Amino acid sequence: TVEASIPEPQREAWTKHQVSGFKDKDEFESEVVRHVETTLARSMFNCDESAAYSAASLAFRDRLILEWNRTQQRQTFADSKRVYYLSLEFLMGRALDNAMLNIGLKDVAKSGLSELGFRIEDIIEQEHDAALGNGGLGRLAACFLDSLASLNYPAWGYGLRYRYGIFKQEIIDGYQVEVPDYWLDFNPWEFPRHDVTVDIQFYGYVHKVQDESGRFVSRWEGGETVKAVAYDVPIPGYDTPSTNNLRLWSSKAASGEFDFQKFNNGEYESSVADQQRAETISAVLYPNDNLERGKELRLKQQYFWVAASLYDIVRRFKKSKRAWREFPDQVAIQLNDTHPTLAIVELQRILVDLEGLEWDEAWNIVTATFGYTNHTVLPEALEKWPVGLFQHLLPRHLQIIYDINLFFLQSVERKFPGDRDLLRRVSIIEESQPKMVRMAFLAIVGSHKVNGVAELHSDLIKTTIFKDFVNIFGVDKFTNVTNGITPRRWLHQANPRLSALIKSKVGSLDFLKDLTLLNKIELSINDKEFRREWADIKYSNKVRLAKHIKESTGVSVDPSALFDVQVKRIHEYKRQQLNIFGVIHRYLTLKAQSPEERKKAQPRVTIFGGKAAPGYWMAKQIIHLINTVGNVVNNDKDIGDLLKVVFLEDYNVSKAEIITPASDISEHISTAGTEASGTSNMKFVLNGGLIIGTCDGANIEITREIGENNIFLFGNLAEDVEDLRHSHTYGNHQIDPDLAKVFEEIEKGTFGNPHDFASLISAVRDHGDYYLVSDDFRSYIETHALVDEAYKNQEEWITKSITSVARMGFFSSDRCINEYAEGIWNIEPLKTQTKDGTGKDE
Ligand code: T68
Repeated sequence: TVEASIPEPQREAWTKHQVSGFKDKDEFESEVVRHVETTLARSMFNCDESAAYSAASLAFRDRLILEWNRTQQRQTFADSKRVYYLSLEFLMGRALDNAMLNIGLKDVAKSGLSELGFRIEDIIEQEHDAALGNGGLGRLAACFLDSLASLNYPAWGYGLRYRYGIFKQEIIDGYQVEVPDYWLDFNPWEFPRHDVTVDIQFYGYVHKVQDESGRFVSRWEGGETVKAVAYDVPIPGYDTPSTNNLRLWSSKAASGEFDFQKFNNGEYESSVADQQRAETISAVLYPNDNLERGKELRLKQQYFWVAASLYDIVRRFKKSKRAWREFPDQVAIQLNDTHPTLAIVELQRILVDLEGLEWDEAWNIVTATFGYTNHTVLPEALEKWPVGLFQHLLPRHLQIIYDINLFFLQSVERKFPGDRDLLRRVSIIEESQPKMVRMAFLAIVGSHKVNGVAELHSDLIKTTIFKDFVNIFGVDKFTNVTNGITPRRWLHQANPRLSALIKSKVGSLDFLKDLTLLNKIELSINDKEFRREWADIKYSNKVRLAKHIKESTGVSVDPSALFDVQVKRIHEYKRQQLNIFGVIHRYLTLKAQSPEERKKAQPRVTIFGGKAAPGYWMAKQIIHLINTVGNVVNNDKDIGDLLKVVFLEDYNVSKAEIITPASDISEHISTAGTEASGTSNMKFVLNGGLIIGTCDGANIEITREIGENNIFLFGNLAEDVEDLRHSHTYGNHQIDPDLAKVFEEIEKGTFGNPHDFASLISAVRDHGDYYLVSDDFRSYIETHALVDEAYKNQEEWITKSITSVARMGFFSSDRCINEYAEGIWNIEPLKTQTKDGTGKDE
């Protein structure tokens, strides 16, 4: 046991004073009061909701850290293989509610807080979202952490501790305004580890020296050094003691507060400036999704984080005193997109330059260690860095990249002699002006597995952007792991009543650990009481959202109308413009009808939410158009409750927890072949909402699981996109006549100054309609008419809703993580210690 490792003379004292977390309401209350009065230095007389939130969180944090400690001890003892998930983004959302539910003490906390005079809902609301991500990629990383802990895998996440997460979005006069998200004022969920630091080097020069054995080795010297400080965030698993670690790095000046020598020389300002420059590295999350802009600071962030993480991983491995060749038996590293690709180069540098391994031996270790996940085929999102920038910032790494490329191209030449064009196409260095390092190619060459995130996407990368690499490495290196979501947050936490209803039919909450058990509810599909309760839950979730809409936008909406939701980052490929053009078409249709005809129309509330990257002009125009259309439609007396259009400001994880359970239909309408997977599609269906979508990303697999009668698919297929684009450019491009009318109305000034929207229209009409808005418009409108019809038959609708939820088991991130563990990482869950000392798999 772990205790046996404590030296005999101290064992008694340590075991006698072992701390344990609160177990019941009484102990919880006493912990809360203790934290209010000591940690926060307040009293019952000035304990407001914010202080109560802090104290309750600290009480839970204390419990978590005890389990965290034990989990780490178990993992060290077991000495089994660990996985490290490297992601520049972790979009965690709120922690308190999640911790209470995963530990299973929410009821205890609820009654404890109530006795202290607080409503648990108000306390949960106090928490600022941890918003260290842009969208799907960052939220996927957060779901993965939840699954890794819940399934007892020995796993760590590594990321950056941004001082500013994704900006807060305000809507002022219909325009997006960005406000900094300073979230670290008081964060009870992190543990600063001021003793865990790593010095990170930048710039400088490389020279060759001979070591004792006469071998020439490269030395990277000079330049500047920045300190990485670790902050640990405990990640509780659901219904298991396993508590994993998310380690986030923060940057600090290497010389401490400021450079004393400079200070003493009277250069006070410049010594402070150095300190600020160092702290800039982890200051802010880049707010672009699916776009890479090639900024030096971004590359600095990447190297800073990757180098600190690898140092930490290698340090842990070296403690085990194993031979280097065993490294891949102990360590798996997953690259969440190409952002951490420098880890491949850094590990090769550590092994060759610092540990003295031969190149080939080191390279075999490196490639056996890494796996790479691709999240996009969009060309503007594929990372490339100018060679010159690398030379300046990371001179030794550039040399290693050139060597990796040389050996790789030599192997290609051996396999396909004389194919000069192939060498040019697959070279890690793009021979452009300026020359560029292609990070995705480096990630492929340096990993043993490459995966896409949904079946269509994984097929597309094999036949388009990575086709040559399939020929070179063989098809087995490329695989699919369809994304998933954690049912703990996205069902149990976001929709407690639905979770409870499902529990009553499944017999227990076991479906939260094995989501395929949801299929049991299909047996109750004809149970009247169950169906009534199902519909009632949806309605009350809509009432809650209606209240939120009223408070945040001032618009009153009728909860019995059909709620149609599109919430995600604003992007032309996600086609919010198609949606708003469709809304205008609906408005024009209603306006043209007689009052008698209008009575037959299905009332609708169209709800938008999502942030535009601050520099993405088209996306900002789309937000503006949505708001001006809302202004006109919502105030039109002819229309009344038949149509409302709202834009919800500052969409984030905690708002998603309110919005997702309240949708009747949600929109996943990207141009076919552009959305790698999508994960909100899964969240909406899991909450009993139906979806309208294109044959893209995970929509296809959702259809396969739930049946095509339960989803509204429309639009052109991925295989036809290229030909259509070609015909726009070289044929005569006819705009759909109904869409043309929508454009006319915008140009008449019905929705404000038409000049503001000219570029949105001309992208479709004059500039090739790259995203096929016009091509898909007809089928989009017709499919929405089918949605209206279907919604009128409420009984049928409820049947579709229940059936869909019952068949969503596949989309748990637990399934997804098990696939990574088996197919890519080769790791096993760790047995958790039970009270009687026997291990058991949970
Ligand atoms: C998303 N990607 C995909 N990227 O768009 C989505 N990009 O289809 C998929 O479901 C999800 O990843 C998970 O696999 C992103 O969210 C980014 O946010 C991003 C951030 C920085 C740079 C590039």
